[in-house]
Amino acid sequence: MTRSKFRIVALLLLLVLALSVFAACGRNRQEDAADTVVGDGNLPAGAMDIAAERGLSPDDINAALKTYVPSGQWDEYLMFASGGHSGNLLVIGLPSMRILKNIAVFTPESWQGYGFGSIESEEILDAGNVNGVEIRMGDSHHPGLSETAGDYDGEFVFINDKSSARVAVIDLRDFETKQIVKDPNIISNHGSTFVTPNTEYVIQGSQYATPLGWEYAPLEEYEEKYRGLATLWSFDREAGRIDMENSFSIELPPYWQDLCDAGKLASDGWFFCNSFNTEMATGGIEDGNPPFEAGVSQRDMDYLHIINWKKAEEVYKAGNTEEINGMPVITLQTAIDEGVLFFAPEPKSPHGVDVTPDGKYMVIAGKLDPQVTIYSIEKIEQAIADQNWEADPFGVPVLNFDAVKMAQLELGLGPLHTQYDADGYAYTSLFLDSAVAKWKLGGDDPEAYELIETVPVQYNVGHLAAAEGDTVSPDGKYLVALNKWAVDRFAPVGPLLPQNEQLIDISGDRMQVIYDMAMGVGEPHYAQIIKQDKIKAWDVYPEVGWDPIAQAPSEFATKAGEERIERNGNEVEVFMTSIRSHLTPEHVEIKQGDHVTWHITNIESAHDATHGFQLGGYNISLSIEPGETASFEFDAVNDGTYAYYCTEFCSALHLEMMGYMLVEP
Ligand code: K7E
Ligand code: CUA
Repeated sequence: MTRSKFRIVALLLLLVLALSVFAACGRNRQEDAADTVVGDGNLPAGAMDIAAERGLSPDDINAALKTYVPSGQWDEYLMFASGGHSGNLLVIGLPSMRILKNIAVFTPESWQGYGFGSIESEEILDAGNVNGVEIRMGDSHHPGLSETAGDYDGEFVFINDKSSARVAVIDLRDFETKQIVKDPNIISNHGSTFVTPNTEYVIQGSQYATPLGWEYAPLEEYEEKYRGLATLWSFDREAGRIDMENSFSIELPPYWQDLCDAGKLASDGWFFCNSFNTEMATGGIEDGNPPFEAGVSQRDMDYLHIINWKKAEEVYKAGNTEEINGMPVITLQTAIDEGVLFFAPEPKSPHGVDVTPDGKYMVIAGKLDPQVTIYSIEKIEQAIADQNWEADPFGVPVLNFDAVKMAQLELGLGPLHTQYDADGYAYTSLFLDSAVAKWKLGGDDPEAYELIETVPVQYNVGHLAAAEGDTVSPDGKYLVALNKWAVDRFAPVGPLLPQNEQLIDISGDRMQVIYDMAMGVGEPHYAQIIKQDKIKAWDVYPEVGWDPIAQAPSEFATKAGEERIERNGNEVEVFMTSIRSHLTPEHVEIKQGDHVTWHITNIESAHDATHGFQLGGYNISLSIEPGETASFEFDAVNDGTYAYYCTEFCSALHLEMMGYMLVEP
């Protein structure tokens, strides 16, 4: 029998089994289970006993069957999930929900040798320092996979750090962070990172307004001096880097810009950001002012920002910008004059804006409004053509709400984020209801929008991620709820609880939660789910002696037999190789006060033959994958006798894979 036939038969059998369990409800489960097994000679011996013994319901059995991925088989999808305030990015297989990797991005991580002496990674992290302050943490929020024609292409993923307004580039050939860029004009971001349909730009929107460059200005000068910003980081796909020379920003009013999304197909050339605090509240509860939470929620409407990035690009290329802290900025006045920036009213402190797969509609979820509001790009463009607007206090055209609104649909309490499937349905998270709502998109017929069903999730769901769910061609099948609270879902592990990511099967008529996955790192915000076979990752580096930053042969590559230690005054340079099961040289003799630069080439080309390297007492940790050349440097401030060794149990003689560093006083 072929594997797929076998699966279908097995599935049918288990379905019969599941129904039997269901029928057996209220009776002695074990007895009934035994009957069923006897009744069907093809069932695996003991399967029903296991189900009965573990008290599994038919739904449980279904869930188990839908998520189990046998040993040696690969998951169908990969989810790139933000690691929140752990500052990293997780790679999780679907439907098994197994964690495959925890990619170090904004935070040092010693397994990957990221930020522990490795020259390459220290340079990446240092590029994200802020005015001389070393930043070694992050609050990663929204991963954005690179796209071609609005579809994930599996080449790169980007992610932002909300707390210091930075954006990182990760290359999916080796799943390593290659670049961190710091926006010179804002100190927090949020509507980041999302890409234009061909990844021309990686876009970053600010969150909490400050004066540009976050220079000092008293809060009394909020309206006059504080500003928001959107930055369009130009992406050079060939180089695999953000090209800072061709990047620019657009100045925005000091409303707190929230989430953003890029237009596609019908709305290609636009991007959209929500905002809240159009009240421009400045807080100060300690001085008797309304607290932020009340002050920013007074108005019934905030402003959806509608930004024409193709027009902005023209304005930038024409040089119609002002340079602020080295960054070309399209000023607010220029953005208004040139037709770059428009607003549309949006109800009550909205959070997510999500463009439908055909690019025709924008769905806005208002945290404090039980409805989603659907806008149409056709109506927006018409309202702009008709100049059907009033000006906000800064002179930005605010389009007539009724002219741009397509529909509104009540879903439940606290709608936040929306994803899509292949069949014209949308899925919106309901934070306050702790549920996910499935609803039907109605196109240009406001009456055709319809709530289909809701499913409870545990608890307080933030983002949702559907399989390829924010591309031009969503897959449906799976939806993941990225919940904020876990409360009672897992065995107690102290007052700090893991996050609960729940996998939901959306392939049938009824949504079903089929897996709870505890994520023991920071709060997940957004995630994106890509078909696994779109990723073309390397097994080993293309050549022995590879520099993963340049993605080219390294000038410090060392061949077997060419290992050496060179000295020039107190500058010492070590050229080392690693192969099972020795590091060469095995003795490194230096003098206290030397500055040491040390290169290690893993001369293996076997799949998975990684060697790690740690030098205790000097805070050095490296991961040297097959073919890689890695370098680190340090000042030999302390004398003594040190052991360095390989940290990956790479062979039977791994423990012997060590050496002595002797530092002569
Ligand atoms: Cu809703 Cu930062 Cu995208 Cu979290 S954000 S939920
Ligand atoms: Cu190499 Cu252990």
